[in-house]
Amino acid sequence: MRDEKLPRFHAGHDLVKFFYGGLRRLPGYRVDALLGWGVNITMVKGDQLLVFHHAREHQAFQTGRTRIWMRAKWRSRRCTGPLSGFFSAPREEVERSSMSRFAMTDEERYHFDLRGFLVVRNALTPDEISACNASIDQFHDRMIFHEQGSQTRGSGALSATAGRGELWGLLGLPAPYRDPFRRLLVHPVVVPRLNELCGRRFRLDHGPWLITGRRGTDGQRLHGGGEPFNPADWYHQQNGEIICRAVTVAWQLADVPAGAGGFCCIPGSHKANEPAPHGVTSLEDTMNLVVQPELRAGDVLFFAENTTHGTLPWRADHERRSVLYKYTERAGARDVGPHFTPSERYGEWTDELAPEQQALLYGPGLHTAGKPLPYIDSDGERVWISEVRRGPDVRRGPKGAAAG
Ligand SMILES: O=C(O)CCC(=O)C(=O)O
Repeated sequence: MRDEKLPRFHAGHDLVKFFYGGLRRLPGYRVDALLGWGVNITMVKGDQLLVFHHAREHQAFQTGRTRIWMRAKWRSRRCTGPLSGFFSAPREEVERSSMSRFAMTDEERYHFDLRGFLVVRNALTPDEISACNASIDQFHDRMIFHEQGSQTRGSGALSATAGRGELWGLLGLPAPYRDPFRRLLVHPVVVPRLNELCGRRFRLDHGPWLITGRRGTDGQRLHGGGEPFNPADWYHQQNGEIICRAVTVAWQLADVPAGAGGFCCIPGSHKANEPAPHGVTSLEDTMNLVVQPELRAGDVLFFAENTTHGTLPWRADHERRSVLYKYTERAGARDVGPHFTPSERYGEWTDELAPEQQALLYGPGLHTAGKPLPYIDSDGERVWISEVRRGPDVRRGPKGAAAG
């Protein structure tokens, strides 16, 4: 069977981690012996066993018919010493695996770390884009409009002739109009990236909602940045892992050509140690630092909430359509409080949601008072609950007030 036909696991998959956890416990001389023999190592599920002839030609493992590919970074960072030769992948394999749309690639991680945002192209099919747009068209009359000037905070450069439009409550629209937005909540392109950026217990903090406007719609004052520190949305790297407290995912349902306006940001400002000057946030003196990414319908934009960002006045002839989901890592707020389950927090309509959709609607906090908390995973095609964990019960006192 040709390798390309085998479904792939990404390096963060639990099975892969489990496998390497075991491999790392082997004494070096045993690993050397394995390599010296030139055997391939195969994880077997059931009784299917696929055989390759030489380990150095196949830096991959199989579970039954499932091929596990190792990312170059994962290999080089964690598999040094006796394993390093084993994982020196041919260049074309590295490039092929980094083109995956589901695992976050090394290039994407570099881009996000350096610039504070990332665009994944063509994440939506034309049918998915049409379904979202049809729902929005259906509820156009529910749109709310900001007053002209209310978001520009006195900036002439951001002012135009009308306030922007917004449509909220997308997950709770009547069926079938809500369905496309519920799918986006746990879209397979989003889940693995947020598992990396916010940590595996990421959750929806607020949204989704649509930002829209016609030519002549106001911009919004730029906000966010590394300085001053904001405990709600900081960015940090430790031991090679990104920990981004708040990530916004903005689905594009209409093209955003160069010069059209809409989302803008100052690349790299999530790590800034100086506050953004007034002239930059008002756009009155941008110092050539402000970037408006060119986007197409179907692209998805991820940005760290503490990247200085805002909105340029909309200048295109067509309507702007960007749907924003605001995610956060689990400790974005530390106290679970009385409104923990999706139905307590949002209403009984959440009972009809798929379990993986519900998984993102739990309240924040690391200490779940022993209540089960689902974790989700994705292989790029499906999203599922990979495990359910109970956080420590740190309640104190007769009323069970949360502490910690
Ligand atoms: O997409 C935009 O217009 C910017 C949205 C924004 O500023 C925000 O989400 O905080």
